[in-house]
Formats: sequence, C-alpha cells, structure tokens
Amino acid sequence: MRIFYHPAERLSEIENRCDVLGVVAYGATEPVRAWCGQAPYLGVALSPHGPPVCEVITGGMVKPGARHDVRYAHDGEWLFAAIAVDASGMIETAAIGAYERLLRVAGEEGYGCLIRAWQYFPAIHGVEEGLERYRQFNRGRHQALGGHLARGGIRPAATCIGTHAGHLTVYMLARRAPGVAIENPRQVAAYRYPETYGPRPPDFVRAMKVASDGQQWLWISGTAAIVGHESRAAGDIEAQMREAFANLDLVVASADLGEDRRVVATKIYMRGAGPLPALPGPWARAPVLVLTGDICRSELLIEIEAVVTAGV
Ligand code: 3EB
Repeated sequence: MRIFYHPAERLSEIENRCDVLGVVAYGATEPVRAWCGQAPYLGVALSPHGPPVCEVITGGMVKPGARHDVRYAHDGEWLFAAIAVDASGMIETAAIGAYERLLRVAGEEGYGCLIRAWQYFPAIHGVEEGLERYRQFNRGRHQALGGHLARGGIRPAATCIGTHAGHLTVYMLARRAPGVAIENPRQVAAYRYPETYGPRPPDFVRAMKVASDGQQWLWISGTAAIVGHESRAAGDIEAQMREAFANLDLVVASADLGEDRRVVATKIYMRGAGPLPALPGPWARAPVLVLTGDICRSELLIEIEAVVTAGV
C-alpha cells in the first residue's frame, strides 16, 4: 500500500493505473467526477494551502464496483469505499444513510473490519433542532455503527472536519482481517466522552494498527489539543500544535512499532488560512497536506492526522 499527494491538474497520470484504491481531491469543486480511471474518486470541499491536490491510495490489482450509492475498489486485502450524500437537511439522517450504505457494501464484499474513516460536511457548528450539527452527526454515526459494534466490530480511526460547502463526504478503508485499536493514555477514549460533548459520543479510536506487506501500519485519527476530554490552549495555535504533537507521539509510542518507524504522510487541518507553525522533528520529513477547515470544537484551531509505518 502507498499513500501520496498528487497535483490535481496531473490526474491523467493516475488514470491508467490498475492499483489505485481511491482518489480524494481537495480544492476542486465537487462532485467533479465519480471515477479516476477505475478508481473511485471523491471531491472534498476543503481548500488546500496551495494548488488543488489529490490524496491517492494504492494497493494491489484492484477491482472496482458501485452499489447503494457507494463507489469502491478492493484488492483482496483492502477495500476503499466512498459516498457523498446531501447535507443540506438533517446531518443525523445524512450520517445514518452514509454509514449504513458504506457498512452494507463493506460487509457484502467481505471487508467487514473498519480501519479508517474520513468525514467532511458543511456547517459543522450550525444548530439543528437545538443541537450542534457535529453532535447530531455523532448521533447518526452512533446509531449506524450500533449493529456493527454489537456483532463484535471495532470502531475505526477517524477524522471529522467541517467544510464551507458541499455534501457529507465519507470515505473509508476496511479490511478482511481486523486491526488493533490503539488509544492514547493521555486522552479519554472519544467513545467514552461525557455527555457534555453531546448525547452520543464520537465513535472512533485514536489509531488502528494493521500488519500488511510485511510491515506494521498505524492509521492515526485526527488529533487535536485535547487532554483527558478537555481542550487545551484555546485560541493559541502554537500551543495547540505542541499539545497535538505530544498526543501523536504518545499514540505512536502506545502502538509499539519499533525503532525503524517512519511517518508516511500527514494531513493538517487549520481553522484559518494563516501560516502553519513549524512541524517538530520526524513529523517534518514526510509529505504534509495542509487544509483549511473547521475542527469539531470551536476553540480548536488545528487537527493533525498521520500514517506511520515500521518494518522492512
Ligand atoms: C477529538 O479528539 C477531536 O468525530 O470522528 C478527531 C478525530 C475529532 C475524529 C470524529 C473527532 C473525530 O475529539 C475531534
């Protein structure tokens, strides 16, 4: 498996490949197209710092398909699946629709083990029936994941970010075999957050660890300046960066990857379009995609996700 960022204007270079699980475009108007060659293509309404760019995830020889509004591709080990649903109505309903269909396709194709999910939708701080849309989204996700968890399924690692336009766009990676959930000892598990953050908790784990290609892969969720369950350093982006990277370092340490670990790629979401503070040490050496978007708590200015690998 590989993950890389590719200029959107050179998408044609990707189109003829047979090993692309999925292409996610940032900064192009959505939905521009549904496929990139035989790979599912999803446009997300978040602006990159810089020209429009695509996140490309490749695997082995893939088989594409489309069903229940879900576009997907799989290679025998990994399934990439994407959906875009209208987000102008109740986001709770949209979340249920998106998750149920993604879970159905993943199950039908035999990739019932959720590893990583990304979720983007507009007006994340808007209020619907007296409840913030992010909290409404959590209600919908919780309902849709209920059956999966009851059957012994594991919550995926996740990212959830607010856009300024477009659909609820969700994409995920799933596998035939389960990953190992990793939590952060300095943070309360998100699915155990107290009700002060909403009637239903956000159902995600801090990271998922997977053995693949003879390596260990760690898919780290969007990580912010949260200690315990409380936000830190409100309004101070430099301090929030330090807290977020302290959390990332702790998640990596908890995953026990060994000394030869390296960062494959990171995505940084920033509430403003302002300059990005410098990244610390090893995190600065991997490709970084910086996107402007709304982090799910209004006091949070930055959120960082990453993929780390170790082994031959
Ligand atoms: C947090 O730790 C910050 O709702 O799927 C990070 C990653 C966050 C994923 C989600 C939310 C989600 O609670 C926010």
